[in-house]
Amino acid sequence: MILGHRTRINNNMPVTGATTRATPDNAAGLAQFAHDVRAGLGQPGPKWVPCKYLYDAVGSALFEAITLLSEYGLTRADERILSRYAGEIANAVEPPVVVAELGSGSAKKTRPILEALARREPTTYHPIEISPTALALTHRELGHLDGVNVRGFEAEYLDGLGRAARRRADQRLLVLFLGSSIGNFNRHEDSEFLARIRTFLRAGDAVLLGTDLVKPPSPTILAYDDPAGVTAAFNLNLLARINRELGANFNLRRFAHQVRYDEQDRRIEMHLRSTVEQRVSIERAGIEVQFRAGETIWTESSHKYTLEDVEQMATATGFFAEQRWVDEEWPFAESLLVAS
Ligand code: AVJ
Repeated sequence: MILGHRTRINNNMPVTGATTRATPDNAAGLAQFAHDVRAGLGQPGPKWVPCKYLYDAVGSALFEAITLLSEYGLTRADERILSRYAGEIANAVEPPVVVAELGSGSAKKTRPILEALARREPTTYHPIEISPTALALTHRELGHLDGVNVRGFEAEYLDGLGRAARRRADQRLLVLFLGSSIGNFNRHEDSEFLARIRTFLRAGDAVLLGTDLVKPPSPTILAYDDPAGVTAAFNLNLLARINRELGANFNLRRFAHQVRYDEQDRRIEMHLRSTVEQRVSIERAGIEVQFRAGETIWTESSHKYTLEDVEQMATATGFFAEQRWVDEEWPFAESLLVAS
């Protein structure tokens, strides 16, 4: 892979808080989408699109399907830890607690934590989602739990967290960042993001951080290249979304899902590979894009962690790694980082 690629890539939520929503159901969101697509596809050099655009209504539904695949062991590992240790996790944060979840999705795995907290006392829960579809799923799943007051924000991570952080002086904030979503950030940007989270917290507040751990290449790759092709559909839907929302003419049959594992950087990369030489026009981005046969669009990175990585990242950003739980079946860790 090309070295220069790494510095250009930034396929994650903006760390420098843009306030526009990413969901182009408004004019500002659509303009931002067009801008980002132009920046990633309309210039010389490696092509890429920020991974947050994978999650429109179709993409969110396909991601939900991915979480059910046996090859995608992350979700089960995450769920096992959260259901087994919900009590311990809840007890590690002093009441009263306000919970904010970054990228709640269907929020199925969050339920045991909220139930454990609500057994102690009424708890406010702020799911933060850029996808209105996913946010609706969260409300459906958790909107009727006894003792849990759900107030979601359709927002980018840090904008939503800023709103959730406006709580009473006596309330502790517990930030849930589950499912190894932090792995979408590039190395260093993950710690920068944690440091940004820390600016919203007071000592004693906490982050519960899910990280997929380094494991052998074959299960790692299979998790992103399932034989049924669900992940391929999830990836290709990005082009369908560009067609729908930006008036492009991508022929999805001329692109293929490609997964690479960079063992040195412990990173899965998802690409869309142009199987032929072709030209595509993206009307509302005002560009024509030329593809060589075999050229790819980099659509997502998923970094894998060691326990040392997590610990270092935590201490470097103003946290104390107080407790952690590791799944036995699928190497995955849930770490409780307490703001020091
Ligand atoms: C939601 C970012 C954690 O990287 O594993 C799953 C997204 N992409 N299959 C991941 C994803 C392809 C997922 N995260």
